[in-house]
Amino acid sequence: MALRDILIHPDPRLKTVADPVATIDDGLKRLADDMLETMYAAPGIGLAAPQIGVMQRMLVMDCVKEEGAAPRPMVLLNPEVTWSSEACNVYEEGCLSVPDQYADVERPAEVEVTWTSLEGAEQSERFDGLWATCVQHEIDHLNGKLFIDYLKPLKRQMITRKMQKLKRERARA
Ligand code: K1U
Ligand code: ZN
Repeated sequence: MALRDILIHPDPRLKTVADPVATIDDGLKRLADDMLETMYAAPGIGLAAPQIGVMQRMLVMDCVKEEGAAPRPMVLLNPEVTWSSEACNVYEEGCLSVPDQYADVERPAEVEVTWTSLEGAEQSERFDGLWATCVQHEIDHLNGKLFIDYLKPLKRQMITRKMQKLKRERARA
């Protein structure tokens, strides 16, 4: 297993629609392991393949928060939202590609998602709470969308400028 570098906004790969996963092989299983290790190390509750520069429709997440509870690492290939609730939730979101920036985002409170597992089985599950917020945030990444795209242009521009400065500083270090 290996830690992967996480891309920081702005980066054209974070604005690009990812390609469907066509083949499940050992390379893809290693990629899933690397993504989970990178997510837990960050630390984060989700990670989408484009965030590490892999333009495939694949995400990992684990939103178990309770201290001492068993982890629930999930790997979703080609996920699709098949149903969204009318009711919405507002959650203060963060993003590993937009470090240290948080903002309220409104999304459907519950979603049903279908995907293919690493074993090639078709899966479907209804998510609520933080799981629903996280899976929608990660599917947005697969479609080239960031949580800051839901914000007013001025706020988005402010965050983008901060990220450009952060990238310049990191490049110099
Ligand atoms: O996609 C990402 O960048 C990961 C992101 C997922 C996410 C967070 C909040 C709402 C929706 C989606 C993160 O994991 S940011 C880090 C974070 O939220 C967190 C880190 C440690 C403990 C608990 C949460
Ligand atoms: Zn994110």
